[in-house]
Amino acid sequence: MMQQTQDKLDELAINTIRTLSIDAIQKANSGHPGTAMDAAPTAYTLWQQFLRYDPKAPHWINRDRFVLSAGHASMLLYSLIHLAGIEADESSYHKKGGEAVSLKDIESFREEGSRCPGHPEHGWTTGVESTTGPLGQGVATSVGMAMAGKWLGETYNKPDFDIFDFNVYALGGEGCMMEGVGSEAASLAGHLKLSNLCWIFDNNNVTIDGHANITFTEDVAKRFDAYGWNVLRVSSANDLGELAAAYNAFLATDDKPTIIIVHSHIGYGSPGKHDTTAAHGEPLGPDEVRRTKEFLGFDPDKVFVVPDGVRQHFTTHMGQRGADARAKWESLFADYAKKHSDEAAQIDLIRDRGLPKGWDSDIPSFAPDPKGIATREASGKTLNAIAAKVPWILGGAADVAGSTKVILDYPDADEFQPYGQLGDYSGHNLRYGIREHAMCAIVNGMTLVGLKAYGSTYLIFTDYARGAIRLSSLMDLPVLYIWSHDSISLGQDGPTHQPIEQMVSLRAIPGMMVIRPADANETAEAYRLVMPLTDRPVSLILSRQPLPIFDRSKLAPASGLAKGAYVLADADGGKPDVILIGTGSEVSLCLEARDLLAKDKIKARVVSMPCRELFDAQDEAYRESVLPSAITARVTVEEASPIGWDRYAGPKGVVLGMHTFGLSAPLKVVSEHFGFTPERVAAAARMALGL
Ligand SMILES: Cc1ncc(C[n+]2csc(CCOP(=O)(O)OP(=O)(O)O)c2C)c(N)n1
Ligand SMILES: [Mg+2]
Repeated sequence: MMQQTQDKLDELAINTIRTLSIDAIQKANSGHPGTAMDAAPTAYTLWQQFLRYDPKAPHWINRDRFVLSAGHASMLLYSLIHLAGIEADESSYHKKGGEAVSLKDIESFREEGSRCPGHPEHGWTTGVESTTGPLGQGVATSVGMAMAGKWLGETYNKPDFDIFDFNVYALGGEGCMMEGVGSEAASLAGHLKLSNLCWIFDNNNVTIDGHANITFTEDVAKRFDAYGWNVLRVSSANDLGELAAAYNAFLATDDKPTIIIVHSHIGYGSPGKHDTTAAHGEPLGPDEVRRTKEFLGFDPDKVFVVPDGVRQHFTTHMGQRGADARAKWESLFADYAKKHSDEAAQIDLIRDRGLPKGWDSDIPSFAPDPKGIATREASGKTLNAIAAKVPWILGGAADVAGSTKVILDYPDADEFQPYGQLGDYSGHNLRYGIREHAMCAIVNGMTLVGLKAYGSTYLIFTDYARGAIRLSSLMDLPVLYIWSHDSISLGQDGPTHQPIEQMVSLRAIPGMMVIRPADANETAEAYRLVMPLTDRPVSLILSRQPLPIFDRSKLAPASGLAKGAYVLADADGGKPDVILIGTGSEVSLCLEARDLLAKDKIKARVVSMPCRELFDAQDEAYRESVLPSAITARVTVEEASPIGWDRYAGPKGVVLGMHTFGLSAPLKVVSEHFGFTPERVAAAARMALGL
């Protein structure tokens, strides 16, 4: 009898998720409920019976994470958040307390202001662990979360103190299985033996263009088996017993990640639209909604119904289990803090995105040197000086770590690997392999958990990773990206490796801070500036070739970088005829051009502009002090796409940039070929002056 009531309540809850999704999508007249309907039992079983999540403490650091990688089924997640009674807690959006997703939000699905936007948006809706919608991102991000979980556990757990043992679940469909980024991430997760990671493949055999057999006939099980995953199958999404057995099998697996392939029927419960191409892209329509509700035992004349007992059912199971687990954890953590106060203090800082006192005390300062060093070198030294003081800085590169200088070599930095000769999960050096896109999604995942994570490769290969880089910014994540080999000046690797449009395309991402330091000391200052950031990603753009280290006793201090642009060298008397504006390696070019112009009695000011976004954010008085509007003779110099520089050059200025792809030749030849020489800059200055 008890069991029967239980089963009935489960069915009622699942059908509530389905009907809420149907009604929201029907009212918005946008989207299709098919996936929310077919995957409802899969997600429901996980939340109700397994997920360790306290709806009253959605930011509890040891909570299990659930990522809806099939972001187009967002109503599934919103329904769960609503029914589970997750409390709102998003300070950045001034929403604290009350329901994270109210019935009103569901009724205004996809309307402005609703906590139920078209696709799940992290930071906007509490309970959404990651922004999803671009397929493949969610599953790949979940790998970063699982890596963070392993690192935290290995680093902070002590005998009798399992402070970190959370699991990470991600649910995706054929799309997430097909996308390259998902495959990259799965391959790495298999190598890393992430036993705290469970992907759920909602195998409904349908994608937008129809039956999946028109494009997707591979054996997914065999593929994941080959990756080294534990592969499980559930023959019907509506069999809650089978689902529970699979989740239990995942929990019992301690040496590899798990994928559960769940066979389902899109639009389950909607009699007319099983497995058809029509099952995507549009709401069911009023007649179909009626028939579906009748089939599911709901009143076809009512909308947005949550039957009595459903919320209570969530509270007594998922809610109670989560609350108990968290209460136990809080008391465990209180004991832990008494015995291991340093570690506990670190965990508190991780939770607050803070930095330990003195984190910046060893940031190097570089002596003037006309030959200088590459900014990638300066970056490596600075990164290490900081990381040695901030144990939760971890990162690496997509197989070019030695070259982009991101290897952490302070004592005990160690390698992040599954147990073995190579390292263990407490290491700080992450090896992403040649998987740029997954790298950036993984960095997002680790940052979502609270770690200070970085990723790195050559600037040119950001093209391979853009989907995830964009999400770093969309999620307001303080991710650190270290991109070296910044320009055509990398020389002999030629046009396939010489970035042209990459920098401007990064600058085009709202919120992304792009910094291209001119010398070693600007590089160190860049780190000082960006490490404390909590809500936006940074792209550091670094040179492969040595750049002179400026003599700051004769030039302005590198701390000017904090304003985005500053007067590095002014004209004698402060009344320039012309302003030369450069970034990175081109700043020294501007200084040389300034000397050339001085010979002709032309007074030039040199402005180093490492970060356009920061400069644009300064007040008008400061911007005017650097670029006085009265001085219209200006030259901007950047070995990259000229897009955007006209704003600083002004209508009478000259923009020196790259209008073609690069060239494979030694650096000096490349520079001369494309005219990045002091003489050419000086000539451009004369042109701007009308001489
Ligand atoms: C990267 C990316 N490409 C394309 C889309 C558009 N899109 C949304 S849903 C979908 C089909 C996804 O199929 P599947 O993952 O099987 O989900 P289902 O159709 O079963 O809900 C597509 C192509 C997208 N959201 N992201
Ligand atoms: Mg599908």
